[in-house]
Amino acid sequence: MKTEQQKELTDQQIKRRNFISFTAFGVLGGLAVAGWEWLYKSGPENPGITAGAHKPLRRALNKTELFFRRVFSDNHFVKTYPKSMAAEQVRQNGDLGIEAPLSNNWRLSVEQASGQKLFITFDELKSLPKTEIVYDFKCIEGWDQIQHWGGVKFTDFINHYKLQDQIRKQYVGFETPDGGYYVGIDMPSAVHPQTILAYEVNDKPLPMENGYPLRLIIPVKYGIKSLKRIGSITFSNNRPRDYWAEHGYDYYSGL
Ligand SMILES: Nc1nc2c(c(=O)[nH]1)N[C@H]1C(S)=C(S)[C@@H](COP(=O)(O)O)O[C@H]1N2
Ligand SMILES: [Mo]
Repeated sequence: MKTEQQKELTDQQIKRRNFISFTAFGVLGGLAVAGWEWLYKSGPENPGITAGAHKPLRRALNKTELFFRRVFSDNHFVKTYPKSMAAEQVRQNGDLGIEAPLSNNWRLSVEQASGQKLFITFDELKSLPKTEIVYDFKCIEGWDQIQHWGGVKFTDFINHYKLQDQIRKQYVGFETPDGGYYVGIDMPSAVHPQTILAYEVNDKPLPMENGYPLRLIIPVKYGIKSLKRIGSITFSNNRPRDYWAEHGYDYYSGL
């Protein structure tokens, strides 16, 4: 048992403890301020990519991104279903870039490695081999639906139009004809064997609201990346602009 006397701290001890705690407080506080300043002064990352996050924060996100990119590599296939399980009433969500009437001389604009553009007609696309997929389409807002899409596999498209040089780049950009909606896709996901340029749903041409005449169907990603009414396709080593990434969503948006 300690006596009352022993429990009491001497003036000397109190001074010493105060000194230690104030010093520790000062040092930690200083570090916190310095850390904050470093973060704050680090500047935004490249413009047009996100809603202006500070670079180090984005770096952490990019690390997780890299992790997912390694896990979900080319040989990761999204689960598919029999056609009988596909929804008859396909959901419709989001009309950015597709509100205005579609021009009646729509062409798909594709940037070649030379910088020259191809302008491809709907009939020409339909004459290429058709690929179909039935999978669970997932929207980031919390709904999903098993849907049956048909169109041209992206890699078939690349080979047909001799765009092999273009897919050595890191990203593909898709935009609506009016530029009202746009997405950027990392190349491994774009050339994934389940990625298609779709012109059919349930064996019929796409309804306007689902992206007539041509939309992206990229099953390895959330629905936000499956851009409806494609106007142009471009290739680059810098991240193409991406509508929802600019509004704070994850650029990669993989599943
Ligand atoms: N042009 C365009 N494409 C778009 C969108 C949009 O607003 N405009 N919304 C995206 C989102 S968030 C989803 S979930 C899917 C929905 O596709 P659906 O309407 O065929 O269900 O389209 C994606 N593609
Ligand atoms: Mo979505």
